[in-house]
Amino acid sequence: MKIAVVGATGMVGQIMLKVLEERNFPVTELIPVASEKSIGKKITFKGNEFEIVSMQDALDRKPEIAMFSAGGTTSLEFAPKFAAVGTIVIDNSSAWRMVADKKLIVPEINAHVLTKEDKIIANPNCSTIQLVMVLHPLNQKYDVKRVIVSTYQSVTGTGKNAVDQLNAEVIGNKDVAKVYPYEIFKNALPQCDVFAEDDYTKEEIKLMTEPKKILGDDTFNITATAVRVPVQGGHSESVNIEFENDFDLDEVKAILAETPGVTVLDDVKNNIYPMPLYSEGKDEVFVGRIRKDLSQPKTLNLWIVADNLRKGAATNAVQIAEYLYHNKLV
Ligand code: 2RA
Repeated sequence: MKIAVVGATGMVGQIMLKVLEERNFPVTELIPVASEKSIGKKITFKGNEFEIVSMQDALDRKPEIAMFSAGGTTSLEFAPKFAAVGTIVIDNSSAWRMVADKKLIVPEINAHVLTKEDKIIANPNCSTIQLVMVLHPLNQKYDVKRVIVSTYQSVTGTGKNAVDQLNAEVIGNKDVAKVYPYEIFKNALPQCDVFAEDDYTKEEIKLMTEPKKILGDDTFNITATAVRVPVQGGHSESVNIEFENDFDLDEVKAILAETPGVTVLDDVKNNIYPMPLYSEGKDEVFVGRIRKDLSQPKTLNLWIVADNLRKGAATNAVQIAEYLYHNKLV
């Protein structure tokens, strides 16, 4: 299968290539696309060298699937052009996520809604994916009423320059871009992305809107605070979930343990709980610190960690491609 990866030299694009290789996706021809300055450079994929090409060159080659991680502006302009030549676009930007006729997919939850008509498929935001992977099975069983989520997000969500700031030696280096108007080193920023309506950031708005679309359920309320922390391995989330129906804690843990793609790490007597340092490079969504909220009934506290570049972006996108392939939708 001819696969284009648009944004092939970016952090997520590179991991898309790595995951395609790891999972042995049936790529017969790879079409890596990047910005002007990278055209002509070579990348190695499955032991073979492929030349980075322009967007137009990729369009001319009519790939079956184009995996985008190149920002919303590029997706808005080029996803329809690829769709027009018969390519199915799996887009990691926010451009199409909340567009009514575009599907927002976490394969373990709602891949079944995909049809041959879907030519532009949206990959959800990283912090959304790990949240809904846990919310979905609990919503099915106990009916979620309200969610309060506070995130502790890795600088890898901001890009390479921000990752460089984790290294003290570069702090004095003025060339390293500031993540925001402040340093991230030894700091925590209550800001992921820019501020928008009602003094919420775009990241928080994604967390308050995307889960309802993915779960196909707008009967619950959700509020979010997204914080950037000087961590590299993945995003962490403290989540408080109020249900319409009561629950048994052991049953909650059993449901999560049986949920594909979710791993329960929850043994506080032995200090066992999820942490980003140990989640980096893995595809599971890790959940722990599962406990009743003692301040009110039918309410649960838990802690969710996942590698935001893998299950939060690249792996989820590849899993969508796998679903399309195995279900003959491409
Ligand atoms: C972030 N979720 O973490 C956003 C985009 N990757 O910054």
